[in-house]
Amino acid sequence: MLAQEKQIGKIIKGIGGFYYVKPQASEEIVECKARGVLRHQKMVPTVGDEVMIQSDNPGEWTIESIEPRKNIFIRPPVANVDIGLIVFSMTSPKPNLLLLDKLLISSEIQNVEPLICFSKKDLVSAEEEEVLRKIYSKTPYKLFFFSDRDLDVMNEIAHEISCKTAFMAGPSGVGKSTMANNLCSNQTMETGTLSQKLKSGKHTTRHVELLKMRSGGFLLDTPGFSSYKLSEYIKAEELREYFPEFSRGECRFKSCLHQGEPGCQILVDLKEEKISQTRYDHYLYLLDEIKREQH
Ligand SMILES: Nc1nc2c(ncn2[C@@H]2O[C@H](COP(=O)(O)OP(=O)(O)O)[C@@H](O)[C@H]2O)c(=O)[nH]1
Ligand SMILES: [Mg+2]
Ligand SMILES: [Zn+2]
Repeated sequence: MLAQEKQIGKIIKGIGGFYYVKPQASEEIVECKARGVLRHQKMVPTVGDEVMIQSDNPGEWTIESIEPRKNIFIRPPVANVDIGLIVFSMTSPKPNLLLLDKLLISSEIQNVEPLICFSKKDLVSAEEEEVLRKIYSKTPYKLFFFSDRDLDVMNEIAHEISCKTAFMAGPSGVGKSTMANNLCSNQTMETGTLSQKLKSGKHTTRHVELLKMRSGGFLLDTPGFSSYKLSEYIKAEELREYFPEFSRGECRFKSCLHQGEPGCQILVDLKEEKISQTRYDHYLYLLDEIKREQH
């Protein structure tokens, strides 16, 4: 082995002071320690980090430096997330679309591209699916409907993620773990009853881990952000920017908050069904919520 061999890679797991790095140029996971200098710089290596690793002695690797991050999450701790799979089942449980819209906004705030994923297609009628499609096809977000047996749709989603890093968000019981198992090879996440056992059982000190996808990308094995207080991140007058299908700059007043001001283009768009009433109602609800929280 060459002295001072260097590689670039991605941290996929960290346990007890060791970091497990997937080098860009190989499939073999490398166990690393962090260089002390990183601690002095208060840079804590985090799952998802792109790092430079170096081997001074055969078989001993250290993380030398961490690339600037695109984003970072605290709970669960993960960095550089490109894509958020926002997962809701169409029934059992019924989708909470206000929560879904909040997660879309959270994604945009954190610079994560959301993919809207509606699961349990086998349990609903075509009409029920159509209601949801009508609401979200008017947004620019990518939209998927599937059941756990639709491997074609899973391949489409895997293709969207390709070599990027994704996490999933959504309520429990909607099929996130099932989906993760379909997207990743040779690795399993506990689904349904098993995960219930884990929750109440001994395995309480879970670490987060990026699972390698068949597409070459990475999927976090733990759900990512749940909805948080929007007022901590955005002002009321900024909310409209987080509804990308709303017309921009076409209302009479530049400052229009689309609350019934004269010359508001949104009211026209609503009548012409260019935007969905449900999305608009959620916009008004969240606008009110942010205003209340800010005062
Ligand atoms: N009928 C049906 N059941 C599903 C589907 N996807 C997941 N499930 C079931 O829903 C339950 C919860 O799934 P799980 O993946 O654990 O959900 P999670 O809590 O979001 O991780 C399990 O019993 C799954 O077998 C689906 O597409 N159709
Ligand atoms: Mg799960
Ligand atoms: Zn307006």
